[in-house]
Amino acid sequence: MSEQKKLFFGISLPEESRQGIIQWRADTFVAGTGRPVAAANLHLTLAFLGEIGEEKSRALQRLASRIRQAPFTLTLDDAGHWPRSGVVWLGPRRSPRGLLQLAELLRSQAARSGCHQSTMPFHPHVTLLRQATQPVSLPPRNFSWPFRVERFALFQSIYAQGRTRYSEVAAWPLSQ
Ligand code: 3AM
Repeated sequence: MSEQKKLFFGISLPEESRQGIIQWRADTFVAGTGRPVAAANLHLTLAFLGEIGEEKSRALQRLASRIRQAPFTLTLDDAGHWPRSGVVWLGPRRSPRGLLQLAELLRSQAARSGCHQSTMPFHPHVTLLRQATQPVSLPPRNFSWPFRVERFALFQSIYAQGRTRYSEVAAWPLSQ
């Protein structure tokens, strides 16, 4: 059997937005609120695939390469806390239709290939802090990071020496 890899489809954030966000996070949340996600790891998950082998990964990449969708603008202007999963997140107040379409398509292709998909509705978010299980005081919604999404990617989640990093396996442009 081929080696299994932990994979997900997602969108990475532009460097400029990442830097702005981590500075804002440091200024906004008191130390100890949770474990900050490294700047390089800030991303928006579109579809989680789990641990899968090379054959299934290639089949899903072929399907992804056939997606034809226009680029869209994503504005991160909302924040929230999910105490059960211990996640503090940033997300859009209004999700662009293109984002929902892309996630829906990737999630249904993943499900048809046997990658279990959560029955929870897709809630687009960028995880900022993990292990935040105590009540969190959320900031006023006076922030906004808009950026153009012109590509999406398949990422491998690699855990080594106590750290997780996400490495891009392949990426596709959004263009019609
Ligand atoms: O940081 P976010 O929330 O975007 O939580 C994991 C992370 O998402 C999620 O996949 C992303 C990359 O690891 N993830 C991990 N295990 C998962 C699972 N079993 C999962 N999502 C759904 N089901």
